[in-house]
Amino acid sequence: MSTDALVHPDEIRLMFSSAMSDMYRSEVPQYGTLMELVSEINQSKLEADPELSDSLAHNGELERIDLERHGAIRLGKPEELFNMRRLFAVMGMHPVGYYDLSVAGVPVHSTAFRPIDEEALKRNPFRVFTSLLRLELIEDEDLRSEAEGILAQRDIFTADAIKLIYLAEKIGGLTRTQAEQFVAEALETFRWHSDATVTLETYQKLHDAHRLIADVVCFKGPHINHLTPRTLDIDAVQQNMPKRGITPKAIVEGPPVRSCPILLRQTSFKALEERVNFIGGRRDETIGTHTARFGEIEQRGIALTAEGRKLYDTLLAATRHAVQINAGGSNARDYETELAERFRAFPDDYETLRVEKLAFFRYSPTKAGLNAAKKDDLTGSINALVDQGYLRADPIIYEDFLPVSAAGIFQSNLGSDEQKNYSEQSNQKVFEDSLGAPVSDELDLYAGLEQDSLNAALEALGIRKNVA
Ligand code: OOG
Ligand code: NI
Repeated sequence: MSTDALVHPDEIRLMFSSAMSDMYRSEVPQYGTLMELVSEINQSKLEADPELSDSLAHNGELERIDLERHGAIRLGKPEELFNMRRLFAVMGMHPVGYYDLSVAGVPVHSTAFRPIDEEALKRNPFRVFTSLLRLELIEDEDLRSEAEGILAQRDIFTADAIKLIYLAEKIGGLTRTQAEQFVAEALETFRWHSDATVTLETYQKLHDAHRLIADVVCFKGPHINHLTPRTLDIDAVQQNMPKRGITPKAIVEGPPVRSCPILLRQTSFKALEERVNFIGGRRDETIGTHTARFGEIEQRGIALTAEGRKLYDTLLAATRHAVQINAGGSNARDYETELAERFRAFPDDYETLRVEKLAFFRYSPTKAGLNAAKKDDLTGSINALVDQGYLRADPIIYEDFLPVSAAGIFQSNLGSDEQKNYSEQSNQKVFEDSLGAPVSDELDLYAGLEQDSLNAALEALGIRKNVA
């Protein structure tokens, strides 16, 4: 077999994310409705906001908007995470970031599998928020070993998926036919199964310990629990959702509305209560329901530096401290007002964000800069070059997730009353041991993108040495 017949991992990811979207659309009809709404609103936003449209086009992001989505799964045992890493690697997705959600009462820790380099992100930024259940957080020892025993018996990957992963690792990729087969086999792992692997009684016991534990332990595999399109105007989508029969959660997670969006804003809605067949017993003892899948939308903004992130975390924590959102969400308006007030302390124009090094930018030479470089030797600081109109700076989009928001999304879909306090410490090392690899640090990745763009821009302007 010649190596030139191998399909690029980006292409396998494209095939996979589109197959996943088709599957989810048929499993969860509201997803289709949501996709339509998001696409209409993105279109009108682009028409109404030429500056945004220009910036997205300049960054090569315009084409990816309609492709863009993230999903989430929850795994039960370390070897599932290990093999999931290998499966995603075949499609160019690698673990980025460590999220400890036990601090927010959710007994999991997580990473995001996503493309890393610039070109791959442009082609299709599909990512999957992947959580691993922390069984050690189940207090009742008998229940813990029962859960372990149940999970020990399942195998979430098809035999052919595993074979193709080995093949891809050995040869360095897959041919088109193999890639098509791989996508079909991989999809099986993410499919919803209405047959549980346990009795209704066991389900209820696990459910009482934590709904999430039941969701992970009682089924054949880690059903994809949501697929999230990216919108350019989350408030417009949120407002229009009820008109299409969708009821979103009370508040949008993340930063408030701003002229220069930062990080990530998200909102979700409960999608389905599904009928489940449990094992054993009489028929009336084996039929039950489970809420596993939901819908979500997100709006992405600029990636923040460590300093910007610190400011974000501080302002968010202060808001949440001042207004604890109640289960019914009846004080959502107070929360939003408080959030907006607090975030006045966060500069809301790109130039200040850049000069104060609160956010990451992608630099490129302008036409004027290139013309000037032909005539003169250009010198000066980055800021001076930007002021002269020789260098252009565009926002680098945040590609990751936010732990506080993720916990809010988990909780609202598990039932807002669920609050547990786990005293266990976060444990990135244990997570990485299960994963079989370290996770990348997202801040390093953004800093690298910024630096590379700057080096290339300065080179194009004939300035070789690194100016401050
Ligand atoms: C994952 C929730 C986190 C997000 O967008 O923050 C998430 C889950 O419920 O499994 O998807
Ligand atoms: Ni999500």
